[in-house]
Amino acid sequence: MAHASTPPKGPNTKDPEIELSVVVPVLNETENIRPLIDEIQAALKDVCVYEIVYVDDGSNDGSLDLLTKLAQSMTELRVIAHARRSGQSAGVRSGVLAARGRLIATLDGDGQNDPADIPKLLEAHREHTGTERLMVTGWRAERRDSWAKRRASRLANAIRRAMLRDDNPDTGCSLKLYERELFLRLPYFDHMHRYLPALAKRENCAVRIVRVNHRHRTHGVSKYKIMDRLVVGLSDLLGVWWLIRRSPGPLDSKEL
Ligand SMILES: Nc1nc2c(ncn2[C@@H]2O[C@H](COP(=O)(O)OP(=O)(O)O)[C@@H](O)[C@H]2O)c(=O)[nH]1
Ligand SMILES: [Mg+2]
Repeated sequence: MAHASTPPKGPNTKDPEIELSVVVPVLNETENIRPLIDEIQAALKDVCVYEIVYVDDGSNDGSLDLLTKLAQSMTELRVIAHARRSGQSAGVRSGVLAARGRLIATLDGDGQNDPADIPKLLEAHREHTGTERLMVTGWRAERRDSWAKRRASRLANAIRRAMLRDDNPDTGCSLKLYERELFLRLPYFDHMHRYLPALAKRENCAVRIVRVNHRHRTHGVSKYKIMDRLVVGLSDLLGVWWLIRRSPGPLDSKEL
């Protein structure tokens, strides 16, 4: 296990063997941890060389103890721990910073995203022939969430689309795959994980949308309240709108 500020091999050390780092931020997800890790391993077994990076965000339900114990016998599993709750975006960021893979796949730690979709996203990334970087984003065409959450999400999406002219149908889907390098170029702020496609486009990256499975949460509880998310979402939206407006556009530079 490593503390977030001191990743085990240093942020710039990459193992050329590892193609994909699967980053999973968790807050109090004890019962979901083992089943999800088993699913990730089953999905990637014959697909690529991978590692799984769990980032515990100050859980108080034994998630960290369980992860630490599992990591002792699973060589693919690495565990990063935040000293205190710092948010889901911070979790993703700590995982990406510690990752050794060239590519990153992210997913929720509650089992709502299906690891069986990761190979589809990887395939879509491998098919990319453009010279620009690519972010592959999941689209939960059939969301398995409460009616209230789906309504709130639809409203937030409509406002976001209008303000950012971002046509991504499901920017909040955590199931995504991109180059580690791409993520490191993006501005970092709390809740940025909901705006990754728009932020990637701001860096002149391509975005490809892949339809993915979505499942009901079977254990634990959601960490977000609908109204909190909408309210904070509005100020984030203004911030992202500003960032896009103030983007100077593509930088045309080369080494001589
Ligand atoms: N690191 C971190 N992860 C969080 C936090 N809140 C939620 N998560 C994780 O982010 C994922 C999605 O959260 P969840 O509560 O399922 O959100 P919902 O599906 O939108 O209701 C889960 O893996 C959570 O454990 C947080 O404050 N910090
Ligand atoms: Mg969830």
